[in-house]
Amino acid sequence: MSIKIALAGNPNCGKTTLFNGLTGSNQFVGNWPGVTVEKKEGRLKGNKDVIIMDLPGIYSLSPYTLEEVVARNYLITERPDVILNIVDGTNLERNLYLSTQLMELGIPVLMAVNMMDIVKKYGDEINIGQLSKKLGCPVVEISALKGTGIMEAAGQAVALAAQSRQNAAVHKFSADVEAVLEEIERCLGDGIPEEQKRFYAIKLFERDDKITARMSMVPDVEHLIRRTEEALDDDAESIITNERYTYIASIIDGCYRRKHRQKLSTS
Ligand code: GDP
Ligand code: K
Ligand code: MG
Repeated sequence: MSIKIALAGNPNCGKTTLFNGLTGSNQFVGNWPGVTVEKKEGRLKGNKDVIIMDLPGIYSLSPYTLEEVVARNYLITERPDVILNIVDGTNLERNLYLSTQLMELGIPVLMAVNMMDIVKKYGDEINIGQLSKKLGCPVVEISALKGTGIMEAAGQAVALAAQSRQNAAVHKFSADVEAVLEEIERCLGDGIPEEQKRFYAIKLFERDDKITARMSMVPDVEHLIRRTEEALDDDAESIITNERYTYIASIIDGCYRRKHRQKLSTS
């Protein structure tokens, strides 16, 4: 039985560099069916039973671009055994926006904070233990370019997949939002696996029509969405986005310290 690890992260976070480091020459490059988005698959050096997917770089699981559609469809239909979420340590706050969404898929996530060579050179500090605790998922530091920590990260991802424990997202939205998500989850029925219900509930709340198009039975939850929008005086999609940003800001507050340095002049 092979184990599938999906590399997911923002564009330019170092996915392909990591993919090359982990797979060496054991890789196959093609296109995703029907689209001209590159598909890269390879086998882990020293462990041919581990398949690694280099997914297109994405900023969010609310798909606007072709890359986002391809990556999201892969994650929801192929269900890799584990997601290795690569984040750019020099751009942590922005990168965590996708991470909070990946953790809602009901697939185990290992976060690898990449570009640690630059972070250290800057003298910035990331409290990995605290980050892991706040996110509710294991976190490792790597430098894909230097190859530091990458085989250990792959090993930890394999171990996480083997545990096959669903890690439930620890992040909770506000009480009003959690209440409506729970109501929507109850409307979902048996067609959606238990561990995926939270993801689908959030997407239904956001009125994501690409998700409802994939569902065989779409519950009518419009009245629930409207009620919450009225109570919170905002549209559903913005409510979710804003609460994610608030959550991320609170994480960054406790985990990231930027060394005081003079801003480079751009003039
Ligand atoms: P992708 O878009 O996520 O596939 O990112 P790439 O692997 O193409 O990397 C984007 C850029 O970041 C390239 O110039 C890499 O050489 C560089 N890069 C990737 N990982 C690291 C790292 O750990 N440290 C440093 N300094 N640069 C890195
Ligand atoms: K790139
Ligand atoms: Mg790439």
